[in-house]
Amino acid sequence: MGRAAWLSNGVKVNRGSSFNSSTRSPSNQEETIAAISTPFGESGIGIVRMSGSLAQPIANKLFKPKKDQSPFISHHFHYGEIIDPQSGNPVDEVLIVLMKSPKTYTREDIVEIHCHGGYFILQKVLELVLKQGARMAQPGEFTKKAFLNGRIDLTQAEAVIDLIRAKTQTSLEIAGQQLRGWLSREMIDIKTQLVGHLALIEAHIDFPEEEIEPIAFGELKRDLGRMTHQTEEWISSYEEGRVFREGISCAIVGKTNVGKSSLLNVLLKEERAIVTPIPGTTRDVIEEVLNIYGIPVRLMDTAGLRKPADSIEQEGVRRAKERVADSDFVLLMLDGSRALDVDDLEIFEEIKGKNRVVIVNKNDLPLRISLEDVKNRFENDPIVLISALKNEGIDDLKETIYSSLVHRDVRATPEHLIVSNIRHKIAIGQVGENLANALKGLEEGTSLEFIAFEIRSALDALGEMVGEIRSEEVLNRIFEQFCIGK
Ligand SMILES: Nc1nc2c(ncn2[C@@H]2O[C@H](COP(=O)(O)OP(=O)(O)OP(=O)(O)O)[C@@H](O)[C@H]2O)c(=O)[nH]1
Ligand SMILES: [Mg+2]
Repeated sequence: MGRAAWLSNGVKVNRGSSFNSSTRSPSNQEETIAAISTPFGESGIGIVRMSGSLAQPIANKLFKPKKDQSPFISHHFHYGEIIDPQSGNPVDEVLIVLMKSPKTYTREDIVEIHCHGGYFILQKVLELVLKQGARMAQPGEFTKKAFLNGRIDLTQAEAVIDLIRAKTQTSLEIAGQQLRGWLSREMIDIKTQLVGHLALIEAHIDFPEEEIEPIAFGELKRDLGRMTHQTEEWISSYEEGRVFREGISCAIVGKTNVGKSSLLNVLLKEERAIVTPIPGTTRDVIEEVLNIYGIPVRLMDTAGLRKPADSIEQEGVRRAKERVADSDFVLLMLDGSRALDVDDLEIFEEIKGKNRVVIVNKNDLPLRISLEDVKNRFENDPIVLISALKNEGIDDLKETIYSSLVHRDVRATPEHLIVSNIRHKIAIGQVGENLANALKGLEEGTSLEFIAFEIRSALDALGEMVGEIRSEEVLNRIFEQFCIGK
């Protein structure tokens, strides 16, 4: 009875154990799409991929098997040639595989033509495929089909792009966790519990006089409290998750000749930037990506900040300041063998409010800087002594950078979920807020209608997060980040 009342109240989410609802209306699903799925340039092989009902008929028209005319066996490679049907000329010697629906990436028929990896060959094969009636795929459209056909939910589709873009082991693990559906599973769990509670609450609203199972308020409060706490934990994992997924930008800043370029080189383990004893050596910004214990760090060596000697240096100093202002993090470098001077003091102004680590370099030389003074000026910031020349203190520096960005052990395990996507963080924040409101309402004895409203709003936020409640705008924003052919 409770369930019927709930249904009549038009809760937007579907019941059931999965978010992969069959009610998603397929858009352009009848069209067969095609694209080159491997990167441009020369390579061992290159793949032209098709998805849709025309995939097999098109393959039949273009492919000539080497041996016999045996029909395609699903999920098996076949060896032969692609023939231009107009001229009858062979285009390339290929391996072709047909994967029959539904056990495919998109849940539609898929054909992959594995050609030689030349740009012209692949273009030619794609052209033939398009001439036979396929349409050029848009960025991410294969994955979008996988989503629209209910094979994966939206968080999993987003994980595909994260997986492709992962730059370190940890970002790969976080994307993998999401692709395997761990995040969705947690959301399903919350959803199932909320739907159960909502059903009962709405039954009481609709049929207060009838014999309905009483609401166990104690249990409801406990559940809401636990879920609210859980959402808070996930949100607090976001900062770290984001750092691993997107990486950070980090500028090395300091006056001339302190050893900024030497530090860049020693961190990269290559002579990337020019190092000379002449102050003002670096003019332009030099950028490289470094992996610091799983965090992709976009490291920038900048021109030493001082009163510029010429217009080139002036431009260098302008760029340096710009990068410092834009960066997520700065490494402030001081020269331990010289006392602080007016140039240093000006830089301190420049980096006010920045997340930073202070480095005292040239620790192999006699110390002339007052460490006491530095500590007083930067009492809340970590200070690390290094010698970029002698490669000393570098591991210590890396550990300090890491722990300034990550405040606890970040491991993507089934027990420890990491939220790394801002869209998910916002949705989970919304869920948490609604549940906290519902809990407060219960404690204050507010009406059941109010509690039901908050729970329904939480369910909506969950539905939007996994893509069950869809907005074209959100979908476009997500899939346009993909490459064509994925
Ligand atoms: N003794 C000693 N010398 C160092 C150390 N690090 C750098 N140097 C020397 O200091 C000089 C300047 O080093 P750079 O790395 O070019 O300094 P920078 O901060 O990039 O200088 P600009 O590009 O001019 O701003 C060079 O002669 C380096 O060999 C160090 O740890 N100890
Ligand atoms: Mg330099």
